Amino acid sequence: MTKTVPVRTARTTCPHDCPSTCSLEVELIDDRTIGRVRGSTENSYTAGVICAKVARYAERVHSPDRLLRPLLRCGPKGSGQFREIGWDEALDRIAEAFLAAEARHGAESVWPYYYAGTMGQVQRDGINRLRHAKKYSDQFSTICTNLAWTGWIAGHGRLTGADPREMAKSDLVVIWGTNAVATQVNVMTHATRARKERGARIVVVDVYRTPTMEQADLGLVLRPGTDAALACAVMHVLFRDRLADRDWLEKYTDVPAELEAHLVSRTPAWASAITGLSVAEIETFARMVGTTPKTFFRLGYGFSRQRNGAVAMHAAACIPAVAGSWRHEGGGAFHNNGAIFRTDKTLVEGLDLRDRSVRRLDQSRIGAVLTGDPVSLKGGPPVTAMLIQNTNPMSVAPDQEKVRAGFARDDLFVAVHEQFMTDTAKMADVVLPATTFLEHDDLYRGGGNSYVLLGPKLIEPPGEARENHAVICALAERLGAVHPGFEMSARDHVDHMLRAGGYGSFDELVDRPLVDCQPPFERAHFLDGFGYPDGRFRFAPDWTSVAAENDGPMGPWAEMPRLPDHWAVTEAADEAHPFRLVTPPARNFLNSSFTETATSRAREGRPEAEIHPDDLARLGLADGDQIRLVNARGAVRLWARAFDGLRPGVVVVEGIFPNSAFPDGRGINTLTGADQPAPYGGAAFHDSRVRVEKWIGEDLSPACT
Ligand SMILES: Nc1nc2c(c(=O)[nH]1)N[C@H]1C(S)=C(S)[C@@H](COP(=O)(O)OP(=O)(O)OC[C@H]3O[C@@H](n4cnc5c(=O)[nH]c(N)nc54)[C@H](O)[C@@H]3O)O[C@H]1N2
Ligand SMILES: Nc1nc2c(c(=O)[nH]1)N[C@H]1C(S)=C(S)[C@@H](COP(=O)(O)OP(=O)(O)OC[C@H]3O[C@@H](n4cnc5c(=O)[nH]c(N)nc54)[C@H](O)[C@@H]3O)O[C@H]1N2
Ligand SMILES: [Mo]
Repeated sequence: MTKTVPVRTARTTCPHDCPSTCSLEVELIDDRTIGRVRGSTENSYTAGVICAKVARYAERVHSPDRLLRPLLRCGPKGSGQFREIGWDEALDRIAEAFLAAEARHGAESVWPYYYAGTMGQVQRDGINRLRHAKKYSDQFSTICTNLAWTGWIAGHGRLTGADPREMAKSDLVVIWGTNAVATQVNVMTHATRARKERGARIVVVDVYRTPTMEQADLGLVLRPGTDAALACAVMHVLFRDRLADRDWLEKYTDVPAELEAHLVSRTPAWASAITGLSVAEIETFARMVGTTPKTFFRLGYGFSRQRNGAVAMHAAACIPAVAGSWRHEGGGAFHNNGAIFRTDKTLVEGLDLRDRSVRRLDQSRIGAVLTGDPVSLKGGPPVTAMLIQNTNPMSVAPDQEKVRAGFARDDLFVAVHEQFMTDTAKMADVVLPATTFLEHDDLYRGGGNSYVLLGPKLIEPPGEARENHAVICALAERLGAVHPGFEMSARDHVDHMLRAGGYGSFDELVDRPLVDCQPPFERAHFLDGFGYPDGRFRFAPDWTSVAAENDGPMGPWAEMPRLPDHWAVTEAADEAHPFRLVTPPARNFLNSSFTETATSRAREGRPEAEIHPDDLARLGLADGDQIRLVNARGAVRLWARAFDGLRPGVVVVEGIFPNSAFPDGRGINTLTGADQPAPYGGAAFHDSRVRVEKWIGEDLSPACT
């Protein structure tokens, strides 16, 4: 391709599953080709900063590996043998398979399955309109947010928090359980601004020395799953040293006296034994919080991906309530802004057709569902037909051996709508080529910021790629599904949601593609009350009410502590599995996306297990050795890397590499569990025990492309 001078720059929004939701400026070279992608300064949160992988988006959107035409499987399942077919044939085949499944076992045997490969409100969620119109099985979307959101809402009563831009006005920024440098770089923009302009200090709490922690004044490397113990000891010190804000506690919280009494025994020495941190580290952190009114807690997802994750999130969020940090601009806490937006999803998702008696299957338990576990199937029929959009469960879902066995079933029909030939698409019967965000219209909402943002179509799709919305509408027609949402274009849907929310119209947002929905200070800081009828923050939440929607509480919820506490329900190491495995994101991948781009693959290299040098020595292993990680769920072959930035007994494997990147073809989620954590499900991706074995066989390095 010869490069010509870009004719113009257009504005849009990054669609990927990331709290940042960056505003972008895209160079348009012609009506099919983009040039460089930059951050737009119009967005005062993302502030012109974007990650490297999106800056080189041309590599992904114009990749020679994009799917261009519908494909039909012509070899055994998973063989990768496909032949091209036309769109009509592809859609007819899917409709036929769905109607046949319905005729045989009822509508619930069809399970449309999706997630947030795009965060677009139309292209992501429109699949639910087809689902509800046809009474297909519902999806309980647990894979990412349940533990974290449940923990946050338990205390605050709603999913909102202080304006994340206030971090720049803070004197102490606590970055807890998020590797923001890799996963949401804009957090660092505001935290480092506070440091530069006000001399603010930065504390990072994690289980290994991440690039984020490298930038901290105080880095706390604790044992996985022990954050609530740290939080309790910090609050113990605040009460002990008269640093608790008693007026605030009286006015705004539920049971401060009971909490204080409960914490008397949660001393720094107690927490030291649980977390592995020194008493001095805990005292230092607590004193910093207690003596810095403007302390801002940026609470991430990572520390919630433990079986006690909801309790951990709630416990950490209790600290600013004890310290009274909420009083101050630049103080308080933030996790996610989900509840600030008014976007009416009725038309897009067909919510008026939703029948709550239809079974809801747990997304994270897809392995158990597809292998016929009666409890996971809620006593209903087997799943025999699926349409999958925007997600790659053959790689990202826990308990992979079961997922794999499920997708291998010959009596399961699977259609995958994808941009690339993912691990999941390889298992499909029909593969449909999908557009990217540059090739379709959509609307986005910030998770880690306060904007509603437009993402208009900027270029023509390659080959015959079609948007999700078009596929859903075309299937609806063939399946006899009726709803006004099927008669609208994606643009109509965006326009409707904007108008219904009072945010303007599609055309208005083309000129100014973002609307700041940040609530005023009083509300954002809960000064007008927390989200409970009595306006009080809950130290003693009713976990059953937090988890009430539909299915009621699950997991060992009845044993949850009444007040913030260390809750030892994580998968403890034992003699056969002496290591705790944590599997956080890789900087150059976005979940399983970007694993298909050469630059990201080159930067991430091969899947490696970071292990403390003392552990390696004890096991007779050296840096670079090929090893196996093994537990009751399976075994994964990869390479060892010596790293002294973690505790002995902890193994970190970054990134969800494709299965083909592993010598045995088995990805990291072979080792992670899909049991439902309390009180409302989720996936405890960073909470597995394993043993480390030297690999004695041949060192088969797979060909990385
Ligand atoms: N580059 C990149 N960015 C991403 C993603 C990606 O894959 N790559 N994924 C996106 C998605 S879908 C999401 S949900 C977000 C998630 O982003 P984050 O909120 O950052 O959450 P995680 O990445 O799961 O984990 C963050 C950190 O938590 C740490 N951690 C694990 N267990 C514990 C624990 O018990 N205690 C403490 N204190 N820390 C612990 C991990 O070591 C990791 O460094 O990132 C998004 N952004
Ligand atoms: N071990 C381990 N596993 C994890 C995690 C972890 O930290 N550790 N993180 C978990 C988390 S937080 C999450 S959110 C999940 C996410 O896992 P996934 O939902 O699989 O996430 P992505 O890789 O972001 O997106 C999946 C696919 O969506 C496709 N896609 C993007 N846009 C479109 C579109 O417009 N149309 C169609 N049809 N397809 C599109 C992309 O090509 C990509 O292949 O993974 C989870 N898995
Ligand atoms: Mo996620």
